[in-house]
Amino acid sequence: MSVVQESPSAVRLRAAELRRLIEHHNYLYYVLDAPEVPDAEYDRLLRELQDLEARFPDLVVSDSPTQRVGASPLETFAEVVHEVPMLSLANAFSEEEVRDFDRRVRERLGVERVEYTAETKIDGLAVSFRYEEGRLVRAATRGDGTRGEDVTANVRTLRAVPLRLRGSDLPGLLEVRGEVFMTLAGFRALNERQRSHGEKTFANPRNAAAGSLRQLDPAVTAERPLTFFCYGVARCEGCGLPDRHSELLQTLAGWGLRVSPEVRVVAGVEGCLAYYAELGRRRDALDYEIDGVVYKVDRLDQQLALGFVSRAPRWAVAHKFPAREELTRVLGVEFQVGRTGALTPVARLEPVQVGGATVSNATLHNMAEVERKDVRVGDTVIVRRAGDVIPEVVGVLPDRRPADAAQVSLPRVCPACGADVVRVEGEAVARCSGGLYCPAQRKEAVRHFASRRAMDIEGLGEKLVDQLVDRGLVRTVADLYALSPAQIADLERMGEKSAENLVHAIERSRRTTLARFLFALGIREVGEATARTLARHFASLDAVTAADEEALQGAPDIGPIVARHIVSFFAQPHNREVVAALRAAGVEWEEGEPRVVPTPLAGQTFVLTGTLSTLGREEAKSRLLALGAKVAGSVSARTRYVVAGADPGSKLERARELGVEVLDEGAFLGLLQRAEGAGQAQEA
Ligand code: I6G
Repeated sequence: MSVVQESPSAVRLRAAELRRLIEHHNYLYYVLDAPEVPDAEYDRLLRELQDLEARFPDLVVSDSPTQRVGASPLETFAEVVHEVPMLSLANAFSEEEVRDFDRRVRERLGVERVEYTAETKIDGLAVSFRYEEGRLVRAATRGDGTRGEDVTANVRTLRAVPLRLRGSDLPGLLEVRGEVFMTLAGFRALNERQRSHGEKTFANPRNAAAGSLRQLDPAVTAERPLTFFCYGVARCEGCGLPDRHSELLQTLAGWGLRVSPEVRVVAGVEGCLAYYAELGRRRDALDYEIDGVVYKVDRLDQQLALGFVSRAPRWAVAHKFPAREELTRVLGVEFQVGRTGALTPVARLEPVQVGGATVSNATLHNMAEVERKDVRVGDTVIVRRAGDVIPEVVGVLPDRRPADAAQVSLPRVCPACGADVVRVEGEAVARCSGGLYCPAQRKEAVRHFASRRAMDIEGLGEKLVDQLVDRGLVRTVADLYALSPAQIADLERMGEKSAENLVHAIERSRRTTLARFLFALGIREVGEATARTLARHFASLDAVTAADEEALQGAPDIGPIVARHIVSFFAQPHNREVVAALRAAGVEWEEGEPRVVPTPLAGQTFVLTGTLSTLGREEAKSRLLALGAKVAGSVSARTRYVVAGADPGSKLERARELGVEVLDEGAFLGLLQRAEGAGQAQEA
């Protein structure tokens, strides 16, 4: 709705309504993770308010959602004295230490059993937020616990932090404590962005959060994906506090403050330990890093009775998880050769326990990273292992560098084949120039060729490929089609039956599609989606191989870099020979004329919501794009289909409201396949 009658009172009312609506949607999106409207609607409301405020500057109030990035860059942060000090927590590193904590608590209270609130301990930065009459007036970092830095202007840019509390029965003064942090998805996206802008990346989400919050220019903080959970109250004037910490957290949530959904009330030390075990199992599935869990005596009168010792409460303890980062020494650096010849430096390490597993190798990514971090053999380094990500060296402790630490140099020749190693000026990655003559590249190329989404040769696993290449039975992927059952049965851990099965699987793979074949060739930058686009656009292998860079760029989504890789792949006589040998071995697919007729889905708009079990969102999107369809982020009257996977978001409801056709995963796959089939039929 826009203001039709621009009387001062109508404008004022509309501005107030817009502020309320925007804050409400902020709350749903950032605090409850349950948005009700598409982003476009939110943006529209914000723009309407911005327009109104631009035309009527008197309407601007400091807690308007338009004023989140209101402040100019600072020279330095002002100091804030914490009237109620920001304490630290005692740590427990073992079950025994938790049992000791519980025993001390029970003995002091003279009770048999205590109820605890259990919460996650997020790896972020502790921040204190001060609300006066429901308005955020100050935010400060912990600092040394007594003096911190005034980061109000920056904290105001966090959409998860309400500028005004919700509700009517608000305290005159509220000082809330919490943790500001970055989600893993946000952290990865930020590092990706930093990397692509040639700027420094962050070693972990905690550093990224700290670096982002301590920016002198709030506009920079506003760009960073920071969020927060609050975990306690330092002061509350004009409010009757509840009896329990768990209820206090609910009260905070009721005022619109973000509280961790992982908070539980547990009975006794056994309840604490069960919570620890459960969170330990789920640690890798959370979208933020936690370094442990915190147990707090739930009853506030008991907390009061227990009091504090030195600078930590006696009523709380942090039960730490095994660290994700550890120190160890670099024993050497070796180079691994990948499918495209990329040489990856891998640090051989003195074995160390990280996050509950022994780590003795860690990736250094590429030579540019080795140089940037200045990693040398003999250095003490920080290794990090998070979730199922490959362990990596995140940094060096220069103070601990021994006098004889040796610089890492890129080998001049490939460690696997002896061909020259080439590093193009300005590129991070160095490559072996041996192409498919290099056994390391050959093994990777054969593995890729045989993989499920390429030629789908069932049973051709990693160890088998190693043996086939090492014994000289497979020099190019075309040799796979000449293998006899006897040759395969002769390999380690193979019998006659499994050899026969493998030969059948190889046989079956002869009949394929052009898209799979193109993907299987392992051309740089040609993933599944690009291969499908090429197949659809050019319809025959000869047309692809004959296309120059310009013609290739005529296909949807093919840019100059991909086009160059394709041209240079087919320009190499060796690659052309392999392709010819594969065709001679009977590898075949249906070909057609380049497609001129649009596909049945061309021009139709899809919106995807929820999780699809059989294909990732990116794949779904690229298949749709390859069919000429459009993929939008929000549902509107122009949407033709909404595809709803598991746990769909509010887009599904919006689709129902607008009467847009909703497809479940099965129906969507059917539609895709039919459209792709129709495309192929037209091509044939
Ligand atoms: O640093 C902290 C992280 C999490 C905390 C904390 C917390 O509760 C979940 N609680 C207190 C009381 C303190 N620091 C001092």
